[in-house]
Amino acid sequence: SSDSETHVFISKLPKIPISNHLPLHTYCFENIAQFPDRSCLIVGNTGKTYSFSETHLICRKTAAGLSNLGVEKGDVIMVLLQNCAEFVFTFMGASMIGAVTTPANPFYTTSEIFKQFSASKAKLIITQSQYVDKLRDPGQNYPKLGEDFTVITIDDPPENCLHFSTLSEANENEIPSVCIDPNDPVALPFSSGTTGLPKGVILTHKSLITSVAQQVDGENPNLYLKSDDVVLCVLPLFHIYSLNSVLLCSLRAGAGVLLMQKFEIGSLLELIQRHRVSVAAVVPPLVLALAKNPMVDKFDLSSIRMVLSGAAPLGKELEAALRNRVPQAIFGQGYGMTEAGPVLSMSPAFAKQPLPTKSGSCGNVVRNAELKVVDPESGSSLPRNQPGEICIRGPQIMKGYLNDADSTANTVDVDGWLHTGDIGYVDDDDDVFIVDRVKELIKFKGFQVPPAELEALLVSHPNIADAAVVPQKDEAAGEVPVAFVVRSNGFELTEEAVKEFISKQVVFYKKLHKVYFVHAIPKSPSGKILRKDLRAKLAAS
Ligand code: AYL
Repeated sequence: SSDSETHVFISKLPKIPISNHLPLHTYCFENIAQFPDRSCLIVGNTGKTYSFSETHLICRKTAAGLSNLGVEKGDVIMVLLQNCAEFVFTFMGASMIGAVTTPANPFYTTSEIFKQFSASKAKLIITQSQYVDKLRDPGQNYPKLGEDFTVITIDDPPENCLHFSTLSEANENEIPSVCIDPNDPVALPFSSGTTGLPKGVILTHKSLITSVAQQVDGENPNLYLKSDDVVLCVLPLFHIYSLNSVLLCSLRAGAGVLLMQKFEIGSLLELIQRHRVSVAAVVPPLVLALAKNPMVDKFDLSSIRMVLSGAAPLGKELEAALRNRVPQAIFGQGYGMTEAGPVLSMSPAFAKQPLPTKSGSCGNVVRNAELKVVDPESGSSLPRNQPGEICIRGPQIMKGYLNDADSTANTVDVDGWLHTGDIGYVDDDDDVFIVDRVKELIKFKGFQVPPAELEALLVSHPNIADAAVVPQKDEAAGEVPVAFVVRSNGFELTEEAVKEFISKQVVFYKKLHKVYFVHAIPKSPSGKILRKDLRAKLAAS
């Protein structure tokens, strides 16, 4: 279709100037002279706080420490941490020397960690001592701790590991001067995108600055964070939602970040009350916990002025249930995808000059970006109110997948449009609604479960001839992975055996919840699994 037929949606808010020529750390700390002594990081479980100037200093020390250990511009380091201040020091410190952070889930199994570690060619892992055992014996063909890579722990270092103070007590005057191009990578989160296995998503200084600016910059920020806000950081920083919309946005805006290592309802409520949390970034399962738990009534949550939900669809009923418990707060959603930098749309109700939005909507497309909706079959662009695949274009999107030109070309087309694999529409008021997903991805509590990864593990079992994994709707998790399995001829195999075979190899949220034995997996003539047919089969059963 010709360009003249393209329906492009842009923000109602005016375009803004964005300083995306800067390095990310310079941009994030650009305004701290205005609030050097304000609390920047508040560590939930210890109560320790770091002011903006202290945080900036420790980041610089960490940069020098990383450099002393031989980390150079372009090198990749892996951060395998629950939320903590050291995560922030490492990420920003790495940025300062032009290094790249690949964040990983500390609950990953050894093989999940080393797939990412090897693919990203990381040299160093920063973690907690309790996870070091997983790093000791990755198996043959994998690098060896102490010989091929260095491990640094933020607590007492086990044998052959270094303590984080090696980094954080270095001399900040020894930071090497590096020249950082806006198109240099700074973060390398992993995502399976619309199809296949997890891949490194190259996010540059320019992409992350653009995304943060689209949220918190300008005279009328779309996500208005104030320097007296305390922003809840309970969602994991190794996921781009929390890293971008909580941490980086707060640093830029001068808001304090309350770091919680893990989600536990009692301590969460207690910390919200004690630190007067004003902005809560959540995912739908957390909304469910807050909406249903009777403990909520025992705490003072009156400080919360904004609740941002993202990473998975939030049902209207669930939103309404939480609204009743925090009636003073503004509710809204953000819609993001790791590859998109990550934010595509944000509720305009969070703006400095707020605009109304509808319950169930993901807000409006962010500023300085273009969004279109295309017919998944024909590729032609669709007008308002017609659902199709959502595409996004702008300087915030990823540079590409790491060492995977084919996947990159299949996701970002020659005109620069990133195809999300999400089905949605834009209504008459510019509100974006997500209604379905055409990509393979399964989302368990907002976490990515790539079916291709589980299918590859399943067919590696000697008694399994073929397999397909699809999402099944679930009240608590949103979706759970379930498998259709074809047994090899003549072999016995129970559902329990299949479940256990997988659960030993994957992080908890990728576990199979059900196994259906079938005679064949439905496939297209080209050999692609007909996931739609399997999903329909589940819905009917
Ligand atoms: P990934 N409603 C429905 N589905 C959503 C939503 C939403 N609000 N947000 C994300 N998704 C789904 O890469 C959608 O299928 O990034 C999308 O393609 O782990 C997929 O999740 C991407 O999963 C924010 C708000 C970041 C959200 C994010 C989401 C990052 C999730 C920053 O401010």
